[in-house]
Amino acid sequence: MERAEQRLVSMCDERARMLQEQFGVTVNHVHALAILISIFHFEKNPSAIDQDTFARYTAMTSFERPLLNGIAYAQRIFPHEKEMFERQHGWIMKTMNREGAPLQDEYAPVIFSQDTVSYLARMDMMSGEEDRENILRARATGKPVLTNPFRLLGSNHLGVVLTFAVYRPDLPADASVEQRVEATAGYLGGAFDVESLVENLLSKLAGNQDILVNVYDVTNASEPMAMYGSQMPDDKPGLLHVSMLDFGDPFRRHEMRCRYRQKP
Ligand code: WA2
Repeated sequence: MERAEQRLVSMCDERARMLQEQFGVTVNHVHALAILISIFHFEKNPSAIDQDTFARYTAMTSFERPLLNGIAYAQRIFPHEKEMFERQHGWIMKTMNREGAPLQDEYAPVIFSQDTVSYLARMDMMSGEEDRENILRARATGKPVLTNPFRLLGSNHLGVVLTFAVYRPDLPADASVEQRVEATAGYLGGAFDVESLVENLLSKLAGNQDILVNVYDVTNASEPMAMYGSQMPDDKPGLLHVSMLDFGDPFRRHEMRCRYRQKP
C-alpha cells in the first residue's frame, strides 16, 4: 500500500509540475508579445504591425506557446469611435452570440489573429461574458488573467482564456488602477485548449494508463469547477492525491487530483 501511495504521489506531482511549467512558459511568451505590440504598434507611427506580420510572427513562434490554440489582439474602441473604426477597416464587428449584443459602453474587436483562430477576426470580445470579465480584470491589474473553464469557440473543447492588457507606452511603472484603465489600448490573449492539449501532454508520460487525472479551478473552494478529465465522483473510495497548481493568475487557485484507475 505504501509503495502504491508513493507512486501515485510522484506521478501526480510530476504531471502537475509539467503542466504548470508549460502554462508558465506560454504565459511568459504572451506577456512578451504584449510588450512587442505596445512598442511596434503604438510607439511607431505608422504601426509596424498589420494582420499579415502578426499572422507570420505568431505562426513561427507558436512553439513558444505549446498549450494555446492560437493568439489574437483586440483593440479597445469607444462607442463614439465605432463608426469611424468600421469605415476605416472596411468591415463591421460581429458579436460572439448570434443574437445582437445589448448596447455596450465599450468594444474590443479583434484586429489581428493567428491563422489557427481566424474565427476570432472582427469579433467583439467584450460581447462574451467570460472574455469580457477577463478584459476588465486584466486591464485593472496589469497581470495575466484566466477565465473560468468554459467551452471554447471553434472547437467547443473545455478550456480557459488567457488575457493580457496592452497599454499605451506612456503608462507609468507605479500606475494606479485608474491610470491603467485609462492607458489601456487593447487586449492580447488566447485559449488554453485544456481538453485536447493537456490530454496530448499527459498521454506522453509513462504510467499514464494507470491513473486518472482531473484538474479543477478551486478559486471557490466549496464549488470546484472541472477544467480537465473524465467526470468521476470524487467520493469514490481509494487512494487520492491532490497536487497544487499555479497558473500565474494570483486571483485563481487550481489543483490536480489523481487516483488509480483500478485498485493497485
Ligand atoms: N480565444 C479563443 N477561443 C475563445 C475565446 C478566445 N478569446 N473566447 C472564447 N473562445 C483576444 O482577451 C483577448 C481570446 C481573447 C483575447
